[in-house]
Amino acid sequence: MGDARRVSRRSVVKAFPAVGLAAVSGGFLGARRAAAASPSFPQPPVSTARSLPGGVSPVLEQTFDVRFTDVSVPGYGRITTRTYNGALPGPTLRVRGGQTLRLTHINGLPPNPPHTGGHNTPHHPNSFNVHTHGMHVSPSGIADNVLREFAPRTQDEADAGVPEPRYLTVIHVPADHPAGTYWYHPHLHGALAEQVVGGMAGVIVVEGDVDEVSEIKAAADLVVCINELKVEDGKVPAFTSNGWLAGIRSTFAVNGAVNPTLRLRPGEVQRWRLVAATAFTELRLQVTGRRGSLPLHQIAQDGVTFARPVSRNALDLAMGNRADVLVRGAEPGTYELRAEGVPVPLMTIEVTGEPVEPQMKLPDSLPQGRPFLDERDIDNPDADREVIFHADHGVFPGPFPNAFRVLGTGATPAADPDGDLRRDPAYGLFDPGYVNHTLRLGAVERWTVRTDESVPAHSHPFHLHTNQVLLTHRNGRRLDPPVWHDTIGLTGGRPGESATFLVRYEDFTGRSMAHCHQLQHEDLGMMQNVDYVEG
Ligand SMILES: [Cu+2]
Repeated sequence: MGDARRVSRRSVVKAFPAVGLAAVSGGFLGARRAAAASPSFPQPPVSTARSLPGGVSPVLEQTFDVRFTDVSVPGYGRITTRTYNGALPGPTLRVRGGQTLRLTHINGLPPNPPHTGGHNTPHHPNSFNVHTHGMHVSPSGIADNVLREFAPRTQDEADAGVPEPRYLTVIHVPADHPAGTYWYHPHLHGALAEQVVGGMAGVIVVEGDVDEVSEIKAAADLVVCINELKVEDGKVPAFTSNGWLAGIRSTFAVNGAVNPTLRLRPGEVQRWRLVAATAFTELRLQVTGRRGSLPLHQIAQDGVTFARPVSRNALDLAMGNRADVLVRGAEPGTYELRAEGVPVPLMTIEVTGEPVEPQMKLPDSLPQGRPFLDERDIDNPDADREVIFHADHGVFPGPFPNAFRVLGTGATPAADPDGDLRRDPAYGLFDPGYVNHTLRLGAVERWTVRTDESVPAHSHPFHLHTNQVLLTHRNGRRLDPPVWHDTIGLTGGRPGESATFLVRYEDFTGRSMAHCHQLQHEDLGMMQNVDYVEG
């Protein structure tokens, strides 16, 4: 499918020493930063870019070996799951604007089971690809192109001893890319949910101006990657019916451990890069303790730095969202990072040790990551787009009876426009051959996304690939200031809830996606094609 390209033997041999070097130097840097504050708090290994002879700009080379691995999750036990390089989460990629990500995926998974259902039922669980969630990069070719398929060997190829296939991804990060926290995960329609709840996810840090703010530079820089695992009998069950995970409680791991402990000195400020690498659950986060709570001083949302920190006692992250926060140690004691509705803490914070005196400062202002858009920038106010998440139950025979539709502007046409649309097998469902939105580079448009979901368990976060969107209104009420996002939470059980955003389509043409980031819904068809075209 698409233009999946296999890496030649020669480039693989060349790539390996570089990967080793990057992992060692980056890993040391990451470990040293974390060790300063929290000797026991886990951090994924770090890869950084390096200059190549004759290269114009530094390249971050990383190999991802993907296969079933028996992984130890401290605080939980052992699970057998698909991993990047035998661990979860995957390595942290630290890159700067102007650099290039050169990623090689090895597919060491078993052959795919045969698939007889339609396109919007789970399929090809052992194929994948890669999405750099939130990054403003090309969606085409061998870049952030989620239409590619990194297939495993067929049974015949495995029997014949054909080497495991390798797939190359090359992503140029624009020189002016906002500095902040992003993440990567597989994004093959039909296989996405099962892979992400098994732990296939990792963090991307784009370094830049915000890191040079003196108060932030002085703070320990910690990744807090929250994976939502769905495990039963030590494995992720195969996605074989609509009730796939009913009854399996989520296990939340932070940097691969259940409830790890982080240490913070009184008066010390740390920067936490919170990543909701979840597929099902929205997180309302708080840091609470017997001596009160620790406020979260948010400095960025979805990778884009605010103009100034915003102090919050609770922080909402929908599936896929990130937030960078500064946290300062207060009264010594034990605190917990908790998500509302999750019975166990995500991590424990021990405020302990010699106080930092005078206490470390918080910045007053920040280098804002992106200028705001304005309604006056809208090209054609009559062309507002409206997107409605809507589920119809009992539409299909078989194990996947529900239709998870995206209705409104550009909805996929019904198979029978005169029939009962609630029973229609195509209306509003993902069709790989249908372009739902043609978006012209340079144009500014306004979208309103709405849910009419009455089932509380069915949140429908909206995620647009390639371009960040500026959230201006919630339920018609203006936000002051507006907030850049790539994923906007719409909570289940609140039919009518809406979010309005402005977006300018910039720089990159090609096929891309808009979809619900409850990943089971996405696999079952709650996705649209967008086509970015020259203006
Ligand atoms: Cu959904």
